[in-house]
Amino acid sequence: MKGRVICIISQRYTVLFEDNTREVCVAMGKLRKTMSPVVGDFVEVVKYDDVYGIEKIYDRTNYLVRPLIANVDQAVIVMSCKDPDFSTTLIDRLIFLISEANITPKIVVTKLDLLDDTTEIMGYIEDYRNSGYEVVLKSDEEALDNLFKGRISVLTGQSGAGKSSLLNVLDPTLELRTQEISKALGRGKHTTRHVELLPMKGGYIADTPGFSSLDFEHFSRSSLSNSVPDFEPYIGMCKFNDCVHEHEPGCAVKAAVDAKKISAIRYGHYLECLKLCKGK
Ligand SMILES: Nc1nc2c(ncn2[C@@H]2O[C@H](COP(=O)(O)OP(=O)(O)OP(=O)(O)O)[C@@H](O)[C@H]2O)c(=O)[nH]1
Ligand SMILES: [Mg+2]
Ligand SMILES: [Zn+2]
Repeated sequence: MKGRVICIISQRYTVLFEDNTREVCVAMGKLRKTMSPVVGDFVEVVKYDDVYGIEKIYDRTNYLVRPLIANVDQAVIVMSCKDPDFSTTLIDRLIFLISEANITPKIVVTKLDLLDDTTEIMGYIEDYRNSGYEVVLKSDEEALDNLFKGRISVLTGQSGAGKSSLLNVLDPTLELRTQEISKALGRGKHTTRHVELLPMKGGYIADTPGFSSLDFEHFSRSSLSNSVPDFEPYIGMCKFNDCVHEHEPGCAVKAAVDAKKISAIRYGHYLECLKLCKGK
């Protein structure tokens, strides 16, 4: 039987089958160690006397390490305006990570209600929209509907950004656990413990545990330079074909930044990330 892994807790895999039934399964053979299934995987399950065993993982269309998930249509960066603070540095780092996995990044902004003056944040949002990114405000129900309808999405973002709360708004029957208000101001309170795919609006959305920091060491300079959606129209137009758009002469990306065709904010964050990269 073919099904999709929707939740993993202590090496027990909940698999949802095409007929909408679900079973808790175990991984068999080599899938126990080297090539374990992740949430989102399509798997082949065989029923034995007393257990359901996962025998095979079907080919993945994509695979994201942070958070760990496979076969999604889009990754939605959930960013709060406050508690924790809005950070374009963090959004851009997530954009690079998601794009490296060939997944489309989208952005949902939460907690606008906590601000008296939204001018600064609306300015940043404009910058993302001008660069071609889809940004949806949590208060815009219709846009949220269109964002998630019929798609497989994974939510990512800092702990406390409001990922589980967003899911509870989209489907109040879920009643997912969220941080208590009194604790919401403190950092490092991780409320969601595991990745879980939830059926939603004719598609699925994965709630995931938030993080408190991101490291970039696994990126090589060349792979980072190919993981910035803003640069895509200019790739192949630089004088040197191994250009990482830093100080090289005849760089088409740098020229586009100077001509204000690429956001200077994003380019600045790219240069910061480039410094953190290991290897060519
Ligand atoms: N005022 C306001 N508070 C919100 C909003 N969204 C979430 N919160 C609050 O922010 C806190 C954190 O929300 P969660 O949904 O638990 O955050 P999370 O991203 O799921 O956090 P982790 O599971 O730890 O990754 C909770 O106290 C929520 O009630 C919002 O739009 N406005
Ligand atoms: Mg959560
Ligand atoms: Zn270049």
